Amino acid sequence: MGKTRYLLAAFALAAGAAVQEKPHDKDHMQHPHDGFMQGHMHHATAKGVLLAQADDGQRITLRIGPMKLPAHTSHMKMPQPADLMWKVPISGWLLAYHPKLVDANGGAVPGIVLHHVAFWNENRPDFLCPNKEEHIFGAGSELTDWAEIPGFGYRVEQGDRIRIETMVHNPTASSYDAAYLEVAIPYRDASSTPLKSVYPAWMDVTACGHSGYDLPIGPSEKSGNVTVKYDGVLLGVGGHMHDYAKQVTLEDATQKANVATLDAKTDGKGQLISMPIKMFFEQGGCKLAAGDQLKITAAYDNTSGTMLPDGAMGIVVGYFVPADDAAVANLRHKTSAIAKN
Ligand SMILES: [Cu+2]
Repeated sequence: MGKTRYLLAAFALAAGAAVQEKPHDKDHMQHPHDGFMQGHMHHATAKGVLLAQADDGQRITLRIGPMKLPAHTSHMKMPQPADLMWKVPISGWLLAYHPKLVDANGGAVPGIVLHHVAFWNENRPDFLCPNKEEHIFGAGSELTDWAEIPGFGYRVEQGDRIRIETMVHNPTASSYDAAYLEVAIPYRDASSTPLKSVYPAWMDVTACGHSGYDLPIGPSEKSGNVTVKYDGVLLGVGGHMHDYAKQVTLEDATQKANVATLDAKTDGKGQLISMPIKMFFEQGGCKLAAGDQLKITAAYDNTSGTMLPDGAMGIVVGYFVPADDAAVANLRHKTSAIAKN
């Protein structure tokens, strides 16, 4: 996919439109949905971080900021943005997600300051783990670009509530006064030629529990299983892991088939550089059958010399196309039915 074009001027037009901020539960900033982000942590809340959006008719660009990022500040010490709510302004399909970090003048800010961003659709449960909201997009410091898959999209209805969790830190020696996270989202309006719906599949070594787990010293391996309840195909998969990652694999244990082996790329110190993406859609996708047990295994080699509490995740992320779309489409509900604890 080509790199995203940005329409900074459009933000001026959008100023004041669709800007909202939802206060976060301040003294209990664990992530109650137990998802992608690290939970069970207490952070100060960063003030004045807003969500703005610009829509040029083909792509919506969300802009989250400003975020003040002093040099050498861990994510525990850094005040974190409150959850922000994006009310989807169109009915149609979201096609891709292109994240980017910039300063107030549009200059580049290194991806390393992004600890995590996660988008959750409060109007849909996850089709594999109904105890969670549908997690439609996520990225870390690698700024994973979620490319468009021609002919497919993620169906949304106008007014859908997408909760955006952002966590930042700054391990670099440079301070950033006003950093912005931009996510460009090309879309297709519901009135144009219909697309096939895809659903994000998060296949996690912790199954449907909290994604983070403690990383022991040295080599380690963790496995978990989830059951697919629908026939369908996986179009492709990527991986999400943390520093000291080696590999994450996905097997269809029922069919005794390896679906994907994703080798992490790390630097000499074990810092994660990237995870590969494997696409199957040109071969018609990787077939899964209702009832299949999927087994996920994550391998790490923690060379830091200490156990890292909540330091690991092992997730294979894919796009799933059900054989019977209605069955999965009907999981939608009007308001969030997921209990907020
Ligand atoms: Cu993670």
